[in-house]
Amino acid sequence: MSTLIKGGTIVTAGDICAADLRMDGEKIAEIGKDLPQKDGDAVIQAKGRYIFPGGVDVHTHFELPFMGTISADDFKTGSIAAICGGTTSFIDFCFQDKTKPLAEAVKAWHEKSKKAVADFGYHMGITDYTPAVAAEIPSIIKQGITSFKFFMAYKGVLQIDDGQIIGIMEIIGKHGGLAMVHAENGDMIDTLVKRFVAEGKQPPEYHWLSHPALAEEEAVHRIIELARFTDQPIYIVHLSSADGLEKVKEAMSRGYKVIAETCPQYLLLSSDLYYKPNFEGAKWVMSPPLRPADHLEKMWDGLSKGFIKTVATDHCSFNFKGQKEMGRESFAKIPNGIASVGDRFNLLYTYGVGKGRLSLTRFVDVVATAPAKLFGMYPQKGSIAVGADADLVIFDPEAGGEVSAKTHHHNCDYSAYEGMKLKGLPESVLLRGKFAVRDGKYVGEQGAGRFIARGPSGKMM
Ligand code: DUC
Ligand code: ZN
Ligand code: ZN
Repeated sequence: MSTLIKGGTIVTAGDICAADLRMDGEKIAEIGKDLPQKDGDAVIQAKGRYIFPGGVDVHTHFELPFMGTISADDFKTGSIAAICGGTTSFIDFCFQDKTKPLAEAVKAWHEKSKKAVADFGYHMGITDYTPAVAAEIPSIIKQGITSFKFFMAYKGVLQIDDGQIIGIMEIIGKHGGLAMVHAENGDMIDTLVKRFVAEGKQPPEYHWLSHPALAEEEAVHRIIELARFTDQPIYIVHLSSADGLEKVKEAMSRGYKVIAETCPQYLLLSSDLYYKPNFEGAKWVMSPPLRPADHLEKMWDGLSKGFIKTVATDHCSFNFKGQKEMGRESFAKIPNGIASVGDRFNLLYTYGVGKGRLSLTRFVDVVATAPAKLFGMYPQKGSIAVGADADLVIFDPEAGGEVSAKTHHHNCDYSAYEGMKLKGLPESVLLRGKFAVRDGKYVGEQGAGRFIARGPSGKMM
């Protein structure tokens, strides 16, 4: 039996067209005008609705041990929030436990991800680059984990040096993987953190004051030069500042292979939030930090013009009670991160498409198609095409709502976007042809998410 979606407007990264769509099992079987209902066909009426490909969030941290605690959303709550918010696939960072083999981390992530209700892949996070780790890289790539992240920040914990970066980039490139980087200068940050701590400065605002945009600008510039030196592309995660963006633009105008991602928080929220009284500013402590308001329109401009290719979330949730509060005595102990995997798609629609900053097709590109292409999942994911997975969002552009911790599906006691209005919401979401959300209600199956063994990453450039 197949299912017919009738009367909707199909939007892809390249086209907008009024057409019907037939799903057969897990796949899209037919797209066309006035498709006939076959015997036994189920029919979904989609008049006045957009049909988008399911969102692809390539930056999550579920159940991550980090800064002395564990991020609050696990693969179950995180993926339920994702799918309710129109995101049907995500890539989580599988972090090597320092000194241990990469394969051990992969095993641990396969265990945790059994609870996922959306489809998922992993990026490999390298925290300790040794000859033994280098030797494991080809086998990790063969398992469909084709992208590798490392850090230029978090000195003494995750940060690696330029020599190690060169080594990693060369070996990843040789085997068809894509290098990804957290680009902030960890030594600049470490100097400022130590200085503020020595001066007895405790409140949350010292987090952003110790992570200046210059630290991002310098690291973005340096990684671009290291990418040139190794002749490899580089994917910069969570670009946060207009200063960093200028470096990306400059490099792109010279034809260098740099790919930038940003997140909704760097488009919509600003650093004045750190000054909220009663330690509330801790809610927005993340790295990189929020920037002053004058960065936001510049980031939207970079996104709409294609200098920024993808919008992911860096979802890494910590409850205010008991987790963010670990830093009451010092900003340096506040666990870094916010919840947002369930908000990305809707925020980008309302504040991107709704405010005239993104066209409909550009919206689909940045939330679904470009990430799927870059990370070796296209056209199975991120597209509406015959033969692709039937991961679809039936979207009501007239529905109104508001982001709130009272209604969100994140396992987190606050929302970084509390009170922000939404115009346009997913009405139903299908994962491989099955309803996960129907008429706004989660109806997914336990453990329905499937590991995506990805093809080569970095190939859309
Ligand atoms: N930044 C965060 O805010 N959280 C997780 C890791 C990171 O780089
Ligand atoms: Zn990071
Ligand atoms: Zn991250």
